[in-house]
Amino acid sequence: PSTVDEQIHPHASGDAEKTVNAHSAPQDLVLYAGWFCPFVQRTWLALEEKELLYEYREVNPYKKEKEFLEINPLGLVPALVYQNKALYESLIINEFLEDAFPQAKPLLPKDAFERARVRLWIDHVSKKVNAAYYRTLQAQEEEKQKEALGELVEALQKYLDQVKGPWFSGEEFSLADITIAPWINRLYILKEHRGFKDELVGGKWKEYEKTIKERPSVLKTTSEPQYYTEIYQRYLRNEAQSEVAKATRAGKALP
Ligand code: GSH
Repeated sequence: PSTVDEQIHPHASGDAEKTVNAHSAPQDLVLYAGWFCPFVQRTWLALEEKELLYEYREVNPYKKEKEFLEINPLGLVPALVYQNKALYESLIINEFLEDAFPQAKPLLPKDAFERARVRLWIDHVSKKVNAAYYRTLQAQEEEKQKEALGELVEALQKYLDQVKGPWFSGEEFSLADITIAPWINRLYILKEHRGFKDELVGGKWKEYEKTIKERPSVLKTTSEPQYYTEIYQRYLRNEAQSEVAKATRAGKALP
């Protein structure tokens, strides 16, 4: 039986559509992507920032098509095929791009301690910020929404405390900024529907948020707002059937 998630808008729009069209020619690196997906945007951002040649291929991961499951048995986007070998998991792919293309613009600092610090806070974003984001989005009772929102604000404050400015690591934009960017880009949904306010995080949050949202690579990989809204309405009603939505509903760790 087909689910609503299978009927999402089929392709990117706005600036993201232009970027997709500029990456339609066959390349050694193939990004299997869903235009709407924040995990995809992480890898898409890394490819754009490193200015690598890549081919963008749109897949609807909710359809679980056999050809795609052969690339990623988990059936999740992003996936990356490089010289006929497949990888998946946004954070792992980003590390791979860093290792495989040392001549391209680096997205990790040189200093060993600073690299580890970037990875530590990538882990925080992926475990704490992301989980609290979906809990806030999907919670239905006001009490639960407030509780989740409080967790999100706290997770963002802890992250912000570590931001040297203007970027996480100081002057160099890094994988830490990339890892949080897609959720910063989608915070407006929680602002509109769950009472999120920049003031709740406080400090330099507003500045950091603005800097991230105005980053050219972020703008180039962002579609038009109405198409995201369509998708997030199902999360707001707690009706989404994605693995992320199901894990959040079950109180489990995100896939
Ligand atoms: N941990 C994965 C990553 O970081 O790459 C998560 C990827 C993920 O959940 N992608 C979603 C997906 O493919 C789209 S945003 N969902 C298909 C499904 O849930 O069935």
